[in-house]
Amino acid sequence: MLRWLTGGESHGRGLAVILEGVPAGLELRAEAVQRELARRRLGYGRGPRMRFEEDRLSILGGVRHGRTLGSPIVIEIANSEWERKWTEEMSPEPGVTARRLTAPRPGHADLAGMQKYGFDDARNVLERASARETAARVAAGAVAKALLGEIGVAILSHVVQLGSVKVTLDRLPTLEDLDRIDSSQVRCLDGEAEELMVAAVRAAAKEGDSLGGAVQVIAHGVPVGLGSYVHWDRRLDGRIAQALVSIPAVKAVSVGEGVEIAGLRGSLAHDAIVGPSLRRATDRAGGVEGGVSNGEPVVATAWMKPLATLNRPVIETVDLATGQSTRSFRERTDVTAVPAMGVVAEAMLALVLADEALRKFGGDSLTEFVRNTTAYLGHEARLPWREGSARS
Ligand code: EPS
Repeated sequence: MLRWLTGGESHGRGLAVILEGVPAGLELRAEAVQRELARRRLGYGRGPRMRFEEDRLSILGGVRHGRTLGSPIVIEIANSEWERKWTEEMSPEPGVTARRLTAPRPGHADLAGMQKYGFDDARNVLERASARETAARVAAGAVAKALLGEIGVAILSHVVQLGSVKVTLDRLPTLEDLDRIDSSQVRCLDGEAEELMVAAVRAAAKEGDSLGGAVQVIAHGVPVGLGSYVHWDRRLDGRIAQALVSIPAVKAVSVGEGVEIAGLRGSLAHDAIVGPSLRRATDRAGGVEGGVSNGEPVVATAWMKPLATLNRPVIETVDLATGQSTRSFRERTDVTAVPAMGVVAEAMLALVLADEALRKFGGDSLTEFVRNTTAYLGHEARLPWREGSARS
């Protein structure tokens, strides 16, 4: 199984992630991780920091000559912002801040974090609550994606809503669509919607406001049998929902057409099982039934609230230094981070699926992991009466 932890603050020296449990022998190049980090910076509506923050990557352990060793993989992402202007303000050495932030931003972690940890400076909260941390998740997700790629799992995402502009889907995107998605200004497949989304971001930016939205994240090629119905914390859909809602500013998740089918009759809501392949005629369940992957694409949607940091703060708050009603402090910010959130959602889905795949198939070396997976798919994943026939 996969264990991973991230550390580091938004304007500190850098971020780090340690992953343990990746089998030995997996091809892993810094460029592949760097590529994913670059994808996370895409999207019209990101703030000025995305232009100069460099995501400087170093692999500190767990990889030799381009292949994993089976030991913990340690990745560091240095913040170029640190050197520019934060060495004093974010110094780990004893000292005091020159500028306490005392008027918490409504909707951000500021106030609850200050109350919980007993801080009188919101910077102690916002530095870690910042979505900068998702760069470390994406680095870990790049490793998980590489592992899943070895057993034929491919993950992608696209924006399905930005502000009030929504996309109507007529098919599930595949990996062949990814270049087009990534070259869209807002990571959206629908050209008409893209134009409206860009206009909406521009209008919100002009007014110092922010926008939320939604992304769909899809995993193709997920083998039958990941997750389990036997206990609440082993249900694959439950794990995916937790992983996606943990992305900063994500407030809702659905698996498959979970929201739409709640209003249908049962006779219309479920996916017919078709012989002899046992594939489903539709994928309303989003590839998970009873908490177990069913061999269809795993599909989830994550909804992000409009970012709480506003370029023109207008919502009432209280200055904790004076007790007076005021407007919150101003921080440089993005107008929207929905396009980037899709790339983070891919990483989180990859990390859950890789963990479940390792739990089911195990293996200290990549060869063992792939052999176990292949053997299961060729044999155990079939029902007894289908012995001898290949699963399509
Ligand atoms: C963020 C605010 C902005 C974003 C940052 C997340 O940073 P800053 O306040 O320094 O301008 O740019 O996102 C990243 C740095 C990143 O790499 O995603 C926030 O408050 O969450």
